[in-house]
Amino acid sequence: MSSEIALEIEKIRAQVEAAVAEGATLESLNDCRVAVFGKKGAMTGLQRMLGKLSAAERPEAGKIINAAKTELTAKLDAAIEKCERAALTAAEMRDRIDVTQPASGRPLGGFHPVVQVMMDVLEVLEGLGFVTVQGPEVETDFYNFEALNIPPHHPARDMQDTFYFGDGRLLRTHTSGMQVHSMLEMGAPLRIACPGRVYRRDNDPTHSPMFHQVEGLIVDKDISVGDLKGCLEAMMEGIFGKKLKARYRASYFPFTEPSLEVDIECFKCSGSDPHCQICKGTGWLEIGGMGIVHPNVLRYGGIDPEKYTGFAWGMGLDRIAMLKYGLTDLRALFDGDVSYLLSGRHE
Ligand code: 2NM
Repeated sequence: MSSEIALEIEKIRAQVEAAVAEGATLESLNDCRVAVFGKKGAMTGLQRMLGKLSAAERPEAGKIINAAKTELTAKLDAAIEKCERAALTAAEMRDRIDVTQPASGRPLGGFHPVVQVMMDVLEVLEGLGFVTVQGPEVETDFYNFEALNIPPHHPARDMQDTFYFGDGRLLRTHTSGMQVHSMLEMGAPLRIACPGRVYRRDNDPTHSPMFHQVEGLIVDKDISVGDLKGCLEAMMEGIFGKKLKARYRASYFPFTEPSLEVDIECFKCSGSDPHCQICKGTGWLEIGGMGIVHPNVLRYGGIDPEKYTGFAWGMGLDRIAMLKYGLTDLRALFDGDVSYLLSGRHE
């Protein structure tokens, strides 16, 4: 009987040794544990056989079985532990963080080109004592046209050019209405900057129905065209980061008399490159208009034109932003494609 037991133990030992050999997996080791020590396992079967032995045989057989059980359990447990440790190390290797590696960083954002130019202009103007004021984009005919001396049949009033709501309200076509509000509210002397969105019925590759302006107004005594030129040239230096020559051409606006249009020297080539992409070889960039405020406009603003003089200017920010950042598609300014909007910053 004991030789039968010894034979059976040898079989079990061979089974366990095969299971713990090279290439064992946690799964195969567990299968072996069940096959040997489980309820229906081989070793469990041997222990059950003990009961059928005679009282004389039992102690010796029990010893042998227990010794084998202890030995083989230890072998299997060691193999399982080794396997578990290896699995853990693999997971640790995969998830480890090397704190000595440089950080990958985040992509940098930036202000919208138009907002950047607007901030550049306002920073200069605020330094010169201008107060920034903002007002409604939905205006009345009075503030947008009538108080600005724009006659009833002026083309700007045409349905073709202005968005009307049909109830006397409209989308402002310039921020000048805000200057009339300010004159009425604050009186003279006055020094204000009016940035904001304006709307015109234009939609083609070089015109967007919504665009941005900064207009400025000084109302004071003893001021001259020289003051206005000084402001304008300082704004250009603020935007382009260097002093640029300006030239002034006689023009016409209903709300100023006399009126001037302003060009600045091309910031890219200063007129030296006949093929310049920015100025198209002219050497000059049109940037806005200005003039002495028409006495009628001051009167609408509640200011006595016999006592005070007004100077005002207006400029579009969108085209200036495109020139500055080398952008070529005006309508793409408002499509929200960040890589396009910031493309000019990395040249
Ligand atoms: C321009 C050109 C010239 C202007 C005039 C006024 C106001 F309200 F004071 F009369 N605001 N803006 C003005 C003058 C705007 O834009 C090309």
